[in-house]
Amino acid sequence: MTAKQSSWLLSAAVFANNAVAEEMPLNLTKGVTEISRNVYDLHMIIFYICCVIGAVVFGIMFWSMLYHRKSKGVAPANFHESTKVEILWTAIPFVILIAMAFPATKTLIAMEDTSKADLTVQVTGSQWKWHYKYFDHELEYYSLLATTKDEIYDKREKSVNYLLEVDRPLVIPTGQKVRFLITSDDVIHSWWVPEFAIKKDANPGFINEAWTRVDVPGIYRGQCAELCGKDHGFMPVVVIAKEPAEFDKWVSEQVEIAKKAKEEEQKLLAMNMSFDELMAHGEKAYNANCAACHQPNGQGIPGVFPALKGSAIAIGDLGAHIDIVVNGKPGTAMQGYGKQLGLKDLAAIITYERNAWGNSTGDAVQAAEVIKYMSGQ
Ligand code: HEC
Ligand SMILES: [Cu+2]
Repeated sequence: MTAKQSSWLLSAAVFANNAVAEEMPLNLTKGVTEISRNVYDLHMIIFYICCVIGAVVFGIMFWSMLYHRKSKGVAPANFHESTKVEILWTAIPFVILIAMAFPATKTLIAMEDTSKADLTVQVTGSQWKWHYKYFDHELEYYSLLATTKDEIYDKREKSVNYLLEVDRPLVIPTGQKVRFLITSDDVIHSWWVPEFAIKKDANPGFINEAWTRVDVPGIYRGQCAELCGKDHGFMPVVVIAKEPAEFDKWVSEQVEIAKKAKEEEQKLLAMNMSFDELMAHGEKAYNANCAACHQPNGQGIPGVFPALKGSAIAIGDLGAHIDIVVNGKPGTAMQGYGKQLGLKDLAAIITYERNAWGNSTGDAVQAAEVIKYMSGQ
């Protein structure tokens, strides 16, 4: 069987399978917002107009070919520069275009109107996660892929929301206008939630705006829609829409939790963790946050992500090591983790890097050491 034949067979099998058709409908989703329904309706209207144009044009064409063919003895008309025809084929498409541009522009303007928002959330993409910051509350956090490595590498059965689940979803209230300010820390990402009809590029150094007003409480899923590097397929978006009262309750709980965590950190500064404790915690935190690039065995990916095993920084000056982990290195994929990870995680990861894979510096790094490098945090 040739490659072409097998790809035909494959697509036939895919489309013949109803379950697949239901999971991957061919049409746009109607979504759960007024805008998404407008977009859907607009899409359908334009689609039907295209169908009618197609039917009319091909109809006339085939009818002419059939009834005016040479074998029937029809003599071709012989004319040049028919003003009548030229006016017709300019005027009709013009009218059709205006008829399509009118509803399209109306919907576009509505999509761009981010004024009078009840709530503003800044959405920042980075390789490979999203960060959400609520402007009206003391609340910001990262949202990371929650699908386990075992599922990804087929060691366990894949769950229903495979690659579409995160540890901390974005939560918004229903019935309120939520404005999103979308930007990026590194390369171009794109924040996409089909059911809100939002797909906006996240560009470093720029802020794009979008908004939504969700009618129905629920969980809505999306993905990064701009190829942004190795783990582009591993930065899903999950948004939970809650009734306003529940949302308010959720916000105050989260603010409280964040405050508690800060207090814990203050306590942590005063005490020392044991070397074994640091190594055990460090291994876990390293694998969760750093191994995507530097690899679980610390050997990195040559030419792209440096090895930490035997690296001059990881076995050399401790200050330089803490600094690059906390503050990152601008202009490279190495972002600062000071904002994203707690002091405990940072201290443990740095200890782990200095003692794993044959890096045997013997250093045990404590939270109090790490905080010295958190400038301007
Ligand atoms: C998105 C990919 C990525 C992730 C995730 C990442 N790094 Fe890096 N890291 C890099 C790159 C790229 C460099 C090289 C920067 C440069 O050009 O100097 C680097 C450099 C480093 C260095 C300096 C190594 C050397 O010898 O130059 C250390 C130490 C380091 N990273 C630690 C970490 C830690 C700890 C984490 C997790 C908390 C982490 N990295 C997560 C991409 C990444
Ligand atoms: Cu991305």
